[in-house]
Amino acid sequence: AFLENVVQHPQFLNGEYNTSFIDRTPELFVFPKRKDRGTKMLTFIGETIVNGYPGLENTQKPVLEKAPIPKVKYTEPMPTGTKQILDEQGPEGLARWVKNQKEVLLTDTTFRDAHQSLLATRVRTHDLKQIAEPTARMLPNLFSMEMWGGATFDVTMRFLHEDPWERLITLRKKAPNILFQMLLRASNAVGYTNYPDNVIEEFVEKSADAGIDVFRIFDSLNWVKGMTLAIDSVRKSGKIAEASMCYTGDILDPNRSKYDLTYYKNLAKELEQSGAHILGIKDMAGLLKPEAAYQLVTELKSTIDIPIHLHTHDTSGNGLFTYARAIEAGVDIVDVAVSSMAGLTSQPSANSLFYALSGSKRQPNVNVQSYEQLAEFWDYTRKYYAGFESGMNAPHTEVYEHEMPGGQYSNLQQQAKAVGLGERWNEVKKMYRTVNDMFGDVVKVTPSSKVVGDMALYMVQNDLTEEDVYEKGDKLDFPDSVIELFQGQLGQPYQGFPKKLQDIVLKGRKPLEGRPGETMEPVDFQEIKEMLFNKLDRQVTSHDILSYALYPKVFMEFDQFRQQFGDISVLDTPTFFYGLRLGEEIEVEIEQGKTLIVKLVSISKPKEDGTRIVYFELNGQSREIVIKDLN
Ligand code: 3PY
Ligand code: ZN
Repeated sequence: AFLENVVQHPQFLNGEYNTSFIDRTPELFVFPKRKDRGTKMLTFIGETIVNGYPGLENTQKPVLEKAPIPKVKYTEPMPTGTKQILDEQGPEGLARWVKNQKEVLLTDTTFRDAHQSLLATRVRTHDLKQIAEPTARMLPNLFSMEMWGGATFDVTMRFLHEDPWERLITLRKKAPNILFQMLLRASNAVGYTNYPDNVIEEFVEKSADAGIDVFRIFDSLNWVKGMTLAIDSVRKSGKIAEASMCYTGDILDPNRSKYDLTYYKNLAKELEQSGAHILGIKDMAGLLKPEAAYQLVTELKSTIDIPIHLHTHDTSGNGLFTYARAIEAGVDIVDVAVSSMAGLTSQPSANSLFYALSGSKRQPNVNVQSYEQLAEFWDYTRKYYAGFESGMNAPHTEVYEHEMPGGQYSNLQQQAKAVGLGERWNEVKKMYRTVNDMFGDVVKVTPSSKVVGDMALYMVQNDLTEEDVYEKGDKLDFPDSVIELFQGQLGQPYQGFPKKLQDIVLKGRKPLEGRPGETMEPVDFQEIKEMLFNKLDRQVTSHDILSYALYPKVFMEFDQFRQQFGDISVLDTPTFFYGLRLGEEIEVEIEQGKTLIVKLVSISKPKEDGTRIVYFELNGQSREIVIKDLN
């Protein structure tokens, strides 16, 4: 390509070249090494073999069987579902339809919250892609599939080296009949910080275009003022705004009166008035006890007219009991996961709920045999991700004490390990509750939960007690996220911040009172587009621009990774995480109808410069890849 560039240069063509040609046209001599797809992929596999995947460095590749995909008739027409109802009747029509169902409806969270909560969000598109169409065909009566948003957006780029938008578009094609649902952190979008208003508007519009139908919108402090922009944007896109209130505390506990029944009733009314098509009750930690669920849903049913959608986590083991009572009280939709991806920090099991409601007229209208077959696929698939399991293997009623969201549990645990606190995890959990109380009993859900987690890690790491913080606070460098929270960058908590701690943390800085997005400069998308075009030297899509606007560093690293290793989302999951065993051969379909056969032949000892040669066969031809051994 270099020579082509030179010989096509106008000066070269005109014969005007001498040695200064090189000096005056340096751009021709800075050229990226363009490797072919096969070499890029072998380099990635070689890296994984020699240096390991982050977090799994010292783990041998386990022998794993391929997950069985249930047999479905792909040539038959796709059964119709809720997606068609939305397309025909609009969001209000769909909400009416929901209210008219006598059976409880189900949202399946297997593709998002279940693995965010059990496997540190690591489930790859490669696996989701295989089971999306069978799911759509076997469970056409689902209300929705939650399959995007929350932590999946950044984790796909950061750790899986995949494009989240491509995931959405790919899955949408495979499941055109069921509503696709995402979790949107209101003004924090799918990030951990507030974004300017135009980023939120643009993100909602593009997500709706790419295939999202139901936006579950929440604010991490239950601050309605922080949610209205997102609600309005979703309404404008013609999709469903499921405005949600995060459940915290315990309405049954008279000593915990900050978040009582009246608080939730008022909040629900406000959200309905703000334009919600559906009210979400987002019990992100699984704190909603069965009797509380019954009282809450009963009261809300007589307070608002829109359908109610309940989300919980089964950490305590009481999830199904909570659902049973909520269903008795008339809740319209509940969130469940395929049984082999359910329970513990994930959602309650769909299969179990079906049987639990035998004999009830509200038993969900789903084919439980389909769920059993899907569970088998997930049972096998989950094993690929064993390295990311939290180690929790029984119900934890201590969640009522620490109140940590299910989606945070395994992630914070990884974070604790990363800073050397793996052994002190129990202390971190206790400190998490202490920090909650110090912060004035706050709603803990991303990103406020991350701030509580950061502070807990900080205090454990520095051996600080609550008293230490009050006494020595002026000399302490608090984590940035803590300063931002107390500055009001995530919005305002109910009943305000505890003044004393706020003063200690802010050290004279002035807190913000309004909505952070209001005062932020709008992002100039055109400028980002030009900058990316220049830096990446390729066509820039509106999705690239948004990924960059939300996560500049993560996006750039992701893109660089893609340039270096190509699209490695085509690799099977065990190979992606563990590389190959000696003599192992795999087939990789790099595009439809184009398959590479890769075999690991041998690995050399490290040379003096620390490199090893990894010998492969690629489609039967010997290939050598040099990898620096970082161990
Ligand atoms: C997220 O925001 O990712 C959550 O799952 C919160 O519960
Ligand atoms: Zn959740």
